Amino acid sequence: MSMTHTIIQHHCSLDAETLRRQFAHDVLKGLSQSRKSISCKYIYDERGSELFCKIMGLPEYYLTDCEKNCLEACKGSIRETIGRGRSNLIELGAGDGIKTKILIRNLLEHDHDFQYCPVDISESAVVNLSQCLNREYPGLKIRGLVTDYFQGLTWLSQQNNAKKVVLFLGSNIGNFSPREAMDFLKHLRGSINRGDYLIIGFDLKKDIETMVRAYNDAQGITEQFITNILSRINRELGGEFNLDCFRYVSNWDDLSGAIKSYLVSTCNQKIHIRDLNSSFIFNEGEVVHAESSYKFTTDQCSVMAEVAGFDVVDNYFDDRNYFVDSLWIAV
Ligand code: AVJ
Repeated sequence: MSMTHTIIQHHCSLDAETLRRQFAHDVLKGLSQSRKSISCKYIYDERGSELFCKIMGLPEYYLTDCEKNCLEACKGSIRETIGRGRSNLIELGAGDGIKTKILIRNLLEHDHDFQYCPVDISESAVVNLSQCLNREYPGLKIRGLVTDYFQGLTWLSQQNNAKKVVLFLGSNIGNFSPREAMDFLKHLRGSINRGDYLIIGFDLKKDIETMVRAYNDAQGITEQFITNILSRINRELGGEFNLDCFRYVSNWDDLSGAIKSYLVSTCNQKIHIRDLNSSFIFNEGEVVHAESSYKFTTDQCSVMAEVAGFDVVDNYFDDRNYFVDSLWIAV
């Protein structure tokens, strides 16, 4: 396999040990609160990324198919809007990048001069995606980056060789609280230049049953995915969680407009985590917040664009109006 056009950078000055220490620090903090929580970004190690790939193929998880539908519908206008100049296609939280191939293929077919930069916290995701694209499109210039969103933005602010087109797909924005989402978008806006673009996916509010089903699949893959966070603490921090003593619960929270996912302790237990030099008490029925997946209205999306310093160029919906990919320009 030719690797001539593929470069993989690691962590953007964050080495593996720093990342592990950050993981330890965040777990200690999250489990020491009266309302326990663990950041969902830690679900995505190699196994977590694999499980998420499975989720994207589940019949209940409508988001991925809807977004493919949106991107198929808009690839031409996105290409025309971006224009022919040299560009840098930077994808935050790229995962397996299958949806993005729709845009990449279209740009290549029209001889656009661009480089693709997948950024992901999972090394295996970046490596697999880069190899896969390299095989399929040998001429494509790829520069992968293994890091989290915030380091990714620092790196982004240093790339000034071409017009930036940032992709933030899959409704990844929905994992932030509304406040964090605004901070993130403002920070992102500050890392690109006026006239650069952002293509951002939002899962839209719809009937509650459809949304809840997407996070409670019949095969229990989502449960394995969320529970991976405990396995990862066991693997990497010497935790002693017994996975059978936690149960996955995910439901719609109307007040916040989000699906909220928790791990619920099924008994009174005390869990030691070696590398934290600490034990944590879980009462029967006590919940650990693991993930929020906010859902949006198109009006909310427009307000977010404006507050963050973008104009909405266009919105692209799927057939059922379940999902929107919104094209924003930095103003
Ligand atoms: C990748 C953050 C968009 O919140 O829908 C899938 C992750 N969690 N099933 C989402 C997820 C449970 C997903 N995002």
